[in-house]
Amino acid sequence: MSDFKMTAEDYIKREDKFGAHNYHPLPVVLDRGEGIFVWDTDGKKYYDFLSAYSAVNQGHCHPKIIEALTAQAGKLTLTSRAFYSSVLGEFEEYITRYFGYDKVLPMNTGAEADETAIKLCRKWAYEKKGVTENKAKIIVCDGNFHGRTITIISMSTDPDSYTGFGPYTPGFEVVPYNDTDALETALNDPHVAGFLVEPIQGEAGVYVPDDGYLKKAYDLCKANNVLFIADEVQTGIARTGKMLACDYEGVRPDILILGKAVSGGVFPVSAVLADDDVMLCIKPGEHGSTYGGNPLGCKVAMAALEVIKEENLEDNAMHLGDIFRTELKKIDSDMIELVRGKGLLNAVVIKPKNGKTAWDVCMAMKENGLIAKPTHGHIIRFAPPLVINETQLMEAIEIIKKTFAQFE
Ligand code: IF1
Repeated sequence: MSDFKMTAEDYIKREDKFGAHNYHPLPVVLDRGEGIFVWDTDGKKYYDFLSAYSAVNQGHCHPKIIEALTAQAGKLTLTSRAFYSSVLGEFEEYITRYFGYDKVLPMNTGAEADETAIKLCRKWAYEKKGVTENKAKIIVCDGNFHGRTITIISMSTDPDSYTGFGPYTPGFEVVPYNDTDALETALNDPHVAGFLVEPIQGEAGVYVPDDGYLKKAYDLCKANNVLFIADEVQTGIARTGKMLACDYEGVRPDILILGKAVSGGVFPVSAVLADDDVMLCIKPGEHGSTYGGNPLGCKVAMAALEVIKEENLEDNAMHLGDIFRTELKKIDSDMIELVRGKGLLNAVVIKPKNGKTAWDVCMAMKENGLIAKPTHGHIIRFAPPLVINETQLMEAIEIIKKTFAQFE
């Protein structure tokens, strides 16, 4: 047995040689995860402050979710929807009762769920609102992020997302985020079928809109017979301190899009929820997915959703998020321009100093035992698993404080 041990560099070089270069990862090679911690291939321990972009809200390898996975994995993993399964209906009943909707359409990734929501909205427009065929428009926001498919990047305002991938899918109109006047004007167009919005814009750098924005936007949509579509792929599942970020304003989306933490980072599951008036516009054979609603993912998702309630992760995220922002705002560093967020979805806007950037801060935090990653170059997102406790949070905050002090 060779005692040859691969170095982190070996792992990185192998990915570089055989893998597409569609990411620029922080140079850390993760090998194990448990709760809020991950370990690299050299056995170094880190606080995970990205949670796989809010997919691991329940913590890495949560025992209950892993148990659900392993129990089902040896029984039946995939039937396709060509047949019924003993698990899909259980999941459909569970998740529709959990969020209070008539029906769910199960998919796998967040992007697939967004695409499904777009198809549902267009179909509803033609069949129920009476919009002229192929004329339906969906309003989206500047700075949006809903995934990486051609149709989704067709509504993106980020050149890194859309440049070089044209031609683009038509039928989208962009309005400024957090601007109900602009939305009101756009809603005057009778072809508008829906308004697709992130309750907090994650990728844009945890952009939290003004209080009342979502409710006002919802009311404007209702006044114009337009579907309010909430993409809670990143903000949902207790991340912001409520089960859904829309809950802060009592807004019940006409179409609710879930992904990521709906299955706790264990198996790709996404879901689109709506009432019959919308959901039944898609007829048999008009939409689907090989893995959508598979028994294995369904069992994992039910366990992941149970954990959120059993461990009261909404309140934990709300309480610890307040502490996190309060403590970060105390850090005396001229690199920290702004701290913002809701619950445990937070971000720090970084002002470069002496040529040092957000990336350098993340590299230094990595050395100090905490991993996070910049978005848009100058914004560091901080999103630990929601199972973190106050003691661990304070330890992590000490690491962040110590790191910024290194740049003074
Ligand atoms: C990447 C971003 C976050 C999402 C919202 C749908 C999707 C996402 C609000 C699509 C996915 C992921 C994608 C991942 C990085 C991460 C991300 F930086 F890209 F934008 F979280 F902010 N709606 N977000 O945030 O879900 O198809 O990925 O399951 O593409 O690099 P997906």
